Amino acid sequence: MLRFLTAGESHGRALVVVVEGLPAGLPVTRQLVQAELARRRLGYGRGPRMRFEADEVTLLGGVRHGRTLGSPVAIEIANTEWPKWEQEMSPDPGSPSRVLTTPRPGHVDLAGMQKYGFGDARDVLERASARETAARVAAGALAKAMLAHLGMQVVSHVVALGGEWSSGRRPEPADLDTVDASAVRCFDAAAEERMVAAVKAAAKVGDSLGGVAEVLAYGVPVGLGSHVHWDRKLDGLLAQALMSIQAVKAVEIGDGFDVAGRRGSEAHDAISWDADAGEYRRQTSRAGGVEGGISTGALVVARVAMKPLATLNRPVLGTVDVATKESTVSFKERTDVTAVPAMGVVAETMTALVLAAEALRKFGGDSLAELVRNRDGYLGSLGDTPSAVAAGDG
Ligand code: EPS
Repeated sequence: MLRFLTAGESHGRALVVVVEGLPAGLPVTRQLVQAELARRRLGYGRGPRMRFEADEVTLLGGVRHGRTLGSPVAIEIANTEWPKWEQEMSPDPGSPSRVLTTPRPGHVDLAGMQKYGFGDARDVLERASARETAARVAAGALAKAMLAHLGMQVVSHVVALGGEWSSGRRPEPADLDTVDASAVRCFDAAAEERMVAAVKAAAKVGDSLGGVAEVLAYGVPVGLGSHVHWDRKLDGLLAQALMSIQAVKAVEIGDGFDVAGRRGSEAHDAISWDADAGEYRRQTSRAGGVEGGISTGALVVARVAMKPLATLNRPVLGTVDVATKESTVSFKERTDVTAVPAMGVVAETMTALVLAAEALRKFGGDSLAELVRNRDGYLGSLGDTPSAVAAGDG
């Protein structure tokens, strides 16, 4: 079983993640994690913090001489902003110098304060912050590294930002550098221009923008996930993992909502037999590579919709000061205009973690060599077709 836990607050000393269940012998370096974290910082529309904060990675445990040991891998990502926040976020007894009492609508501030009994929104927002996704991406870097040995690659691209849509043309793994080189991680240059213009326009008036990223998993073998129980369905696992990303409000697998409006004859992926390869094939991936909770061997496709960030540089949404109960506007924090390009990288991460967990469940093994051997020995073929027994008369 592959599992991971993150801890840490946005302006705390550091984020940490512990990943348990990786096989021994997986090549892992600090640079591998660092490179993936750098990808998460990409995207036009991010705030100034992305420029002045570095993600400082330390491998605390589970890796020796560039290989995993099969023990939990612990990673620390230091917040280089910490010296500025040391007083405000100190774990030692004391009190903050500034108490945030005007919760932002659309953020978890108020519901979190009510649930946990806090009088300061910072006690909620520090953990709710999407800064936490840096820790997920570190874990995802390890999952991706493992998947690569099984022939699986996960890529993402932004298909909508601020209401501007791309042509939808899908990048392949070899196109990932091109996508990352785009200002908004979009694979359609004309759409990228419109998206950047939308971000500029929103920034001018202190507003924020949402959008949609598409995640594509290549090389996923038939047979990950299962139809036998609700909590083993691959699409269900993907939906939960993707929906858990901060500010995500919708997840669609394959043609998703669109399929609901089509006739059955137009809604599914026809099956054919490739005699040369000895494999069943699907020419389309309307089902997003999952049928009944099991991967079919077709391209795995998920779309993830992110709402506009709730922190505005020009707060206009009405709220209440919880100290006085007077109507006001929410507090002003420096923020990003949009984080959709970064969310795409986080969506890759969550997809990779789900696929890695399911691959380990299916193929198993304590070392990478054993896992790869088990994968190579997997046929994905059918059992014998039982011959029908003619109904007797007795
Ligand atoms: C975030 C607000 C911004 C983002 C932050 C997430 O932080 P700040 O208010 O400190 O500038 O920069 O994201 C990150 C730091 C990150 O690494 O992704 C929020 O409100 O969620």
